[in-house]
Amino acid sequence: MKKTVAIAGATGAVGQQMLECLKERNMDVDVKLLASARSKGKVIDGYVVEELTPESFQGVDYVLGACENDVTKMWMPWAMEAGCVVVDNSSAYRLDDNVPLVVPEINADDIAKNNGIIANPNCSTIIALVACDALKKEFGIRRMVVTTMQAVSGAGVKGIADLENQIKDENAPKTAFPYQIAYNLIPQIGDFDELGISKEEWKMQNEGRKIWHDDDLLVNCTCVRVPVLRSHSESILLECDKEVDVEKAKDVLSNALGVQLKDDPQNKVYPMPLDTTNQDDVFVGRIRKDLTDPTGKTLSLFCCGDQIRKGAATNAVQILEKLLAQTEQ
Ligand code: 2RA
Repeated sequence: MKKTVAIAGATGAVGQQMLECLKERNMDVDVKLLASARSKGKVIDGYVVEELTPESFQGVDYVLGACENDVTKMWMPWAMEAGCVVVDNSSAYRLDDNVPLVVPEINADDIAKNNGIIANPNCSTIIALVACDALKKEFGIRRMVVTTMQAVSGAGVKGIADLENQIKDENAPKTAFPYQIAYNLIPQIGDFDELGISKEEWKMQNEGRKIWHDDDLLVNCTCVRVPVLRSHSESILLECDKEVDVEKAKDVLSNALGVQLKDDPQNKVYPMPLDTTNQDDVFVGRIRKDLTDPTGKTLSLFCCGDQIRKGAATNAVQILEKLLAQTEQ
């Protein structure tokens, strides 16, 4: 019996990408698009958007959630009541002990532990952990120092519009960010706590510990909004348990799931956000030993990944594929 998949928040950047991922992966499911009343009747790729109401989830088997936290928390009880299994891209349930937080290339086994909700990690977390998972297995990772350069698409269609409009007119409205983003960098994503650390920056450590099942992982993260449309870039320093070897690092990365090694700096080959945009792999390069660490246990690298795809929609759809495969067993 063909399963029915609803996309909640279907008109946003991530929701639309989820639909595209379902189609390009030839998933044999019926699709239902749900959004707010103001989007009711819109047509997206041949599908008519329905208003999201308490009754929307009747007859639905799976939900791909692409809404902000407050909206997600409103409809989640309706989806649970209807017996749906939800893959949720919001941050509402990511650190809930009863909710698996999953990057399929890393901890797909956690999917089976779900009680109706599986959480999609934050985009910058997904990109960093996909880039570093093979290195963690090889060298052990004790501490990460990360600077993210996050695309405006992380703030959805408003973020994309701000950049495009401000490039044309620097006085264009600032709807997604506190300052002009065109020709600028903004070292703030999310509110700061009393320690001066933003919510976005805490996510990398908190989510990384859960996905890797490593409560001792230490992450110092600085998150920066940059005038790039779609892909997040991250400069990462890894303090490892063992002495690192660059050639071994390149070897394990060249065989890592979801990774493309782009590392030939002499020939100007390295990850760049334009190259990762609109494809699903994380590109990793600029791999080098940190010569300032006399122990030889520190590695530096640079990675990029499409925030809307692998950072959100593709990861969620990959989780759905695993769920569907489990029902066919
Ligand atoms: C951002 N990671 O980039 C957040 C939400 N996608 O804005």
